[in-house]
Amino acid sequence: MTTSAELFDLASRHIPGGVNSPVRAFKGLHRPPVFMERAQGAYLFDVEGKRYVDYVGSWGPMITGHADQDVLAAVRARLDNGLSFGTPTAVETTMAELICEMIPSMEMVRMTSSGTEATMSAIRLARGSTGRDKIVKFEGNYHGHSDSLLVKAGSGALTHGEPSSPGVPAALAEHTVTLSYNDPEGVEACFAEIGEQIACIIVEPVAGNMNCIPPQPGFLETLRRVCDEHGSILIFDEVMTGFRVALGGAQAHYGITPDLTCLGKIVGGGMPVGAFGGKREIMQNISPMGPIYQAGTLSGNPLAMAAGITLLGKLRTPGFHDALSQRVETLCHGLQERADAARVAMMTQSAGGMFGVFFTSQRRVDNFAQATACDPEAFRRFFGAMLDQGVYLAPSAFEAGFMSSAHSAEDIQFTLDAAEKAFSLM
Ligand code: KE4
Repeated sequence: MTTSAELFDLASRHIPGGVNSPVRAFKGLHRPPVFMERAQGAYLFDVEGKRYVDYVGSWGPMITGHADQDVLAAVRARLDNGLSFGTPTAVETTMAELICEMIPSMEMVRMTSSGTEATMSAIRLARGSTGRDKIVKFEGNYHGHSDSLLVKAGSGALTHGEPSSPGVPAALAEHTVTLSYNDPEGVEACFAEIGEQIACIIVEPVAGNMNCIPPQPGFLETLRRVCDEHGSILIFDEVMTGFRVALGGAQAHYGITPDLTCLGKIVGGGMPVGAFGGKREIMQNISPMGPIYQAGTLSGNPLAMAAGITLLGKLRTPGFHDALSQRVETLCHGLQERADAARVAMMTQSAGGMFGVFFTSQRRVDNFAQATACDPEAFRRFFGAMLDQGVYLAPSAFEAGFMSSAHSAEDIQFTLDAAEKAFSLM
């Protein structure tokens, strides 16, 4: 039988770091990444047949569990028609209509093949529409790996200690202004000084790439107000929060309407899909309707559309998100009880179907500085002990966890029992 360690050795010969995305590499965890063979519902199964209760869910898409039979059936039904045409297809219109219905701030939408493409395109659209070059992002927010956004980024860039990547020209990076998350005063001061130069603010309305950090009251409201006051475009990066924090995304949950929204992950049902959209008056500037170019060979791929449409349809079941949030609350409350009993300095934060585990005595973590002050060694020990017991958490202290409707009460109890043992070993 081939082990994960053997497969990782083989992978590392021809794939940089042995992975096709850095955060999968188990950096700093002193163990090789686990190679998975298959997945079903709440479970991953590795190449040696070991089962894991999975809280990564392919980094968010698997909100109804892995290998959702309805989603697979929708893809199977189109397979024999062919995989990709490079022409318009009616199913793309169905997807566009569904997105615009579910997220009313999106009057028009363009599909892409990743979240990175969606955010990259959205900031180009903001720059082209306003004639301004500067953009504002927040330290620890990750919006994919396009050049302007790989400045003080989160997720794998943070995990691997490169929040600002080499290779991004200084002449470009200087147009990216990075502020502190949950710091409305900092935003006010920045806009007072250079607001007329700022094309857009792009923000994770719940930060999920420096662990899980919800917005504090007033933060998103401030972003909305300063953009209105200075003619800047407010972009919500809902690649992670879209359809997860609430059916209509974080914008529905917090009641703040952005000008543009970026989507990914869930919208593709596990297939490579991203999207950006918003006000018609802005989106009409996108080629071929307007002059701002944006394109993609596989954008709107019919199989991917079928997967995404089917998954989104399942989320409209009444009570879906309430039940998902209840599962998260049960898990987080149970973890807190067990950590306290074992006198382990740990706390959790959550928003809808996403959550974070912080090894810290801080009562709350609101920003990058506080997130990076948590105990990485404690996280490493906890992660390893949970993995050994068959619970798969995000392999980084700077990632969020994702619940699915496939996680049963027994799965959550299994997780809590494993956590009790893990805390006792710390
Ligand atoms: P993709 O290009 O990976 O589809 O999306 C980029 C992206 C954009 N915006 C937000 C808020 C995101 O969370 C992401 C991607 N998330 C990471 C996990 N934190 C993807 C995992 C990975 O890089 O392998």
